[in-house]
Amino acid sequence: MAYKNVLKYSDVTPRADYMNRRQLMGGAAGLAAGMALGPAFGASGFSVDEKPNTMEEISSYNNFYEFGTAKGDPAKNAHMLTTDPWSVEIDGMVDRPGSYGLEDILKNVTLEERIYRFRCVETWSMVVPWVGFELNQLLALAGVQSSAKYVAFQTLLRPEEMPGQRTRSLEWPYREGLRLDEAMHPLTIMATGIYDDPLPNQNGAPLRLVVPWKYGYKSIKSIVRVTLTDKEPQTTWNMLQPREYGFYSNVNPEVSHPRWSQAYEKPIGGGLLARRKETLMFNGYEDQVASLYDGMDLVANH
Ligand SMILES: Nc1nc2c(c(=O)[nH]1)N[C@H]1C(S)=C(S)[C@@H](COP(=O)(O)O)O[C@H]1N2
Ligand SMILES: [Mo]
Repeated sequence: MAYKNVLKYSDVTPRADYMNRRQLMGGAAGLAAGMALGPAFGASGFSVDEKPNTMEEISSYNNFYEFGTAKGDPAKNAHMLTTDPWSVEIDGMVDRPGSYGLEDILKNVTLEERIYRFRCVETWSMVVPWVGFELNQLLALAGVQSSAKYVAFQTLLRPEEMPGQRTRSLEWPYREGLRLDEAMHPLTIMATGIYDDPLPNQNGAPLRLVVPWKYGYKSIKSIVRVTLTDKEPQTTWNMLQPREYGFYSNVNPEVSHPRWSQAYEKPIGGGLLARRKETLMFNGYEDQVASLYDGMDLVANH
């Protein structure tokens, strides 16, 4: 698979352009007004102008309970996972249901780099330079029917290769879901790589969802099934503890987790610079996604 020839954020954004933007966003006026500064976006409007974490950081501090519950377990155990061949079953309310081979999918979508902020519900955060394609492209291949309102996702169930699935830490297979308009949003991607490499197994190889304005657990890994449905799908963390993990799970500094505040986050890596910082509404993607939730009570629908 070609990862090296992907169009990069830095190729499409004239440097002067994003430097100016950065200066505007970080300027003294904003600071004096005491406003929480949003991130600066590049010309594409998708990638943030922030320094990504290193591959070492991104691939060694993980949540992937199929390989254990400690942050270092996925990096230690995920080499056991066979990711080739790989196919995704697309079913439910689609015109062309069936098993879609990953190689075929990749011939029919456009891979691009997306540098996204990533915020886990546990309060740590990273910036990840994903390579992937918009989920709406995959859905177009299958042909979404007008009755569909939600998209449900499932991770591979293969306890022989996923030691965590031989325990009851979660209900398997891992499940997630999005409302159809969230799934169709151009920020919502299926990632297949990070930097110039295919996804490390511990990050959800060979294909994982990334929804940057929602808490990290919505970004389900190693996906084998995508189902279009008219009912809100069951999701793993919501099934475990609905009071703590809602279906929407939009990043929101004003809605505390029952056991901790979500007002601040701790960037991973960066040594002394990695001090606590304010968490932004919709993880900094408010301008792009707030309209999806017009009129919705964000506390009741957390
Ligand atoms: N299948 C599966 N997907 C998953 C998880 C998991 O345990 N299993 N953990 C989630 C959580 S809680 C987070 S924060 C992110 C972590 O992604 P990363 O390890 O690539 O940073 O993956 C999400 N996707
Ligand atoms: Mo998470």
